[in-house]
Amino acid sequence: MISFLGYNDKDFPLPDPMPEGMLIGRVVEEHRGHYFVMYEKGLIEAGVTGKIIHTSESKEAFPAVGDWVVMAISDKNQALIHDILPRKTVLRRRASGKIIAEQVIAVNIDIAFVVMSGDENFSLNRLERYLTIIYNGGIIPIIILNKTDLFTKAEVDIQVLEIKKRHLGVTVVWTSAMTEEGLNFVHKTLLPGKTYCFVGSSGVGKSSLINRLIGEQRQYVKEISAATAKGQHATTYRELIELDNGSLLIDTPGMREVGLVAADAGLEETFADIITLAQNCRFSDCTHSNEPGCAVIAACKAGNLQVEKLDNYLRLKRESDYFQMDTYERRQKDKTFAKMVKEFKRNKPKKT
Ligand SMILES: Nc1nc2c(ncn2[C@@H]2O[C@H](COP(=O)(O)OP(=O)(O)O)[C@@H](O)[C@H]2O)c(=O)[nH]1
Ligand SMILES: [Mg+2]
Ligand SMILES: [Zn+2]
Repeated sequence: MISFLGYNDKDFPLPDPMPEGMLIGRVVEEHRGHYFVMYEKGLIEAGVTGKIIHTSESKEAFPAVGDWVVMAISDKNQALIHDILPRKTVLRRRASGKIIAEQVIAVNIDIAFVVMSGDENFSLNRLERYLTIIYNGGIIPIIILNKTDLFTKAEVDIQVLEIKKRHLGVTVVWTSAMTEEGLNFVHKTLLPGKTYCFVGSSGVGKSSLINRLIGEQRQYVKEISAATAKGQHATTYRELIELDNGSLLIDTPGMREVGLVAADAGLEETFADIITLAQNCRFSDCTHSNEPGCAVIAACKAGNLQVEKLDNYLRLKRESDYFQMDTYERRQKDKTFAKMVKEFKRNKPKKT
């Protein structure tokens, strides 16, 4: 019987038969090429078999934080991961850098808290990026507006209202890791055996909130700077943490950019209002930019849809489509764009 870190055999059935001498564990930390895995006897460092390395076509084939893995313990108190149990949910983004590839952030998450703060970090567009990758991975989002202690109640009310105006259906909680405002509500949502992750830009207070929830300073958070009341981001690794009540929390490192991979399913949920409106557009392939009979643009004009939300949807949709193109299509598109830029430059009136 396995009973740790939220394991249940309904969501994660074991291979049948279980290979001889193998054990099950959960990845709690990922480093370059090696992992830390929690299993019935505690924490162990693990590598992956050559089979995983050589037969993998993408990063998806490698273990990620939150994975349930089948492993063998070698005598040097090291483990070798042979297999990954099928994932329930996957949180992905586009890997940063020029190469078009995806990166798995964490897996087997039930609920993702998107943390945002009311200072310069406040961005509804970025929030929608996070919602898109969360929904796309089959995960339920909850929005946390943190650092309420830096604002008046009226200011916080306005920020919450702005979020709710764009996303009626999503739960919004406002918190302060300083004063513990709202922490009770977050605590109440944490159920035994369920896995929660915290995502959001670095510096918004993910690690501080997690520290408050575990009630001890497990993770290193830099002291808040008295001068600016802002402080710096300080978490250097991610971790899967078990609370006393048996719920699991995953901290993710701050992400400077959250590029989309193919994310149509996520876009359809995040922008469900736009998708519904689009069913009434005159053309089935309407791009909602300038077509006659566009129901989406009509809704904007009538004040029933924020133009900013439509703009962000179109931007994210382009990004998702771009990811899905094959290399040839992408090259053509980049060429056309380069040509456009060149022509624009040529036709630009010359300075005299
Ligand atoms: N005033 C205020 N500062 C906070 C709050 N939460 C976090 N901070 C500070 O913001 C900085 C970044 O916090 P951290 O938890 O490392 O953010 P992370 O990068 O999202 O994990 C630290 O200096 C924290 O002390 C909050 O609710 N109010
Ligand atoms: Mg952190
Ligand atoms: Zn349209």
